[in-house]
Amino acid sequence: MTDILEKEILAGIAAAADEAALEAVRVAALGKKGTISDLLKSLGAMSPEEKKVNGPAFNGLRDRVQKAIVAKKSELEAAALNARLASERVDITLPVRPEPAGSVHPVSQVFDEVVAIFADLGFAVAEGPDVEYDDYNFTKLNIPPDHPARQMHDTFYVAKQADGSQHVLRTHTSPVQVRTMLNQKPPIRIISPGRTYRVDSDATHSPMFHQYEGLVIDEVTHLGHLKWVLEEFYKAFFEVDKVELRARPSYFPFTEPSLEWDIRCDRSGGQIKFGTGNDWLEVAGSGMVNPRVLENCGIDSSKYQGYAFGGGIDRLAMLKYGIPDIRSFFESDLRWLKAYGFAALDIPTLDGGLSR
Ligand code: 2U9
Repeated sequence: MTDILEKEILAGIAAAADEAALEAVRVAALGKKGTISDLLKSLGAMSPEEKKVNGPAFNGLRDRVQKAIVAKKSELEAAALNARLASERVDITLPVRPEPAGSVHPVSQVFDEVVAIFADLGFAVAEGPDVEYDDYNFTKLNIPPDHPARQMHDTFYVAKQADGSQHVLRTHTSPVQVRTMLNQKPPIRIISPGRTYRVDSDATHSPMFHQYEGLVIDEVTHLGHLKWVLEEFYKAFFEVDKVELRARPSYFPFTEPSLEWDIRCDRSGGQIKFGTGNDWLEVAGSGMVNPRVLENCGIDSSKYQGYAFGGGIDRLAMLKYGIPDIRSFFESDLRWLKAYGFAALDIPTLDGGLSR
């Protein structure tokens, strides 16, 4: 009687196409309510003579079925592994992919170089929206409505909002620093690289351009720190061992005192060299953050002070890579991109090399 059952179960095991089907056969035979389990349970009600015959028969059946299941399981596992190995096979004899057809735009390249250098100096990168509150772009930075400095910025105004508030295309990335100060406690050490907008267009001005600005706020910060940071930045950026910076007094509503920085360079050979020569080139604006700006952004100016600086990313790209007209950056001329673009897989790092 158990012969037919055994045949049926062994046929089920042999036919199982995967581990789930095999498990179903096992449960039907050896599970709590399985056919073999039922047989084993029925031994309890049998006479000693019947048990003598059926006991070894039922136990033998169980052992043979268990063995067959274990053997089938390892067979299925091996088949599954082989199928996976076949599907994940890598043909190492294939030729390498051709070079990517595109290239990295010089502005993106310099953007990444600037971020790599300041990240190494311990600055975090902060970002914000291109369409800003008038309040964050101007008022919090000590440029109230009707302040003459508003005229310096040639702003693109956005139509007034339903609630009467005024949005602008940010004229600098400074509102990113405002947002950071409103949301974080000092110490703060950030750079904010990004797109900025001003109504202006000629060989050295584009209505959309890119800036990086830095902000450091702590209990003790001073112009000596600022000068060191700028020197380290320009040395790394222009890939020279030494630079010389010269400060000139300036005015920005958001810094007091304010300074502009020139870098020593040599323009005699038709190309600009940095660190030597008798020429000077303006590279950055800066200053100690005006205490009114700190207070406007919820920072106690009797405890904290900060320095800030800013410069143009497009301008840095023009200087470093000898590009004469800023407008060419944004014309999407493929021949220009081929000439000035960078290899797509060369990500600038300080140890791997910024630009080579
Ligand atoms: C806060 C406080 C102070 C950022 C600064 C400059 C000086 C500056 C321009 C250089 C050329 C931008 O690309 S450019 O037009 N920037 O000269 N930027 S200090 O000062 C800040 C910013 C934010 C809260």
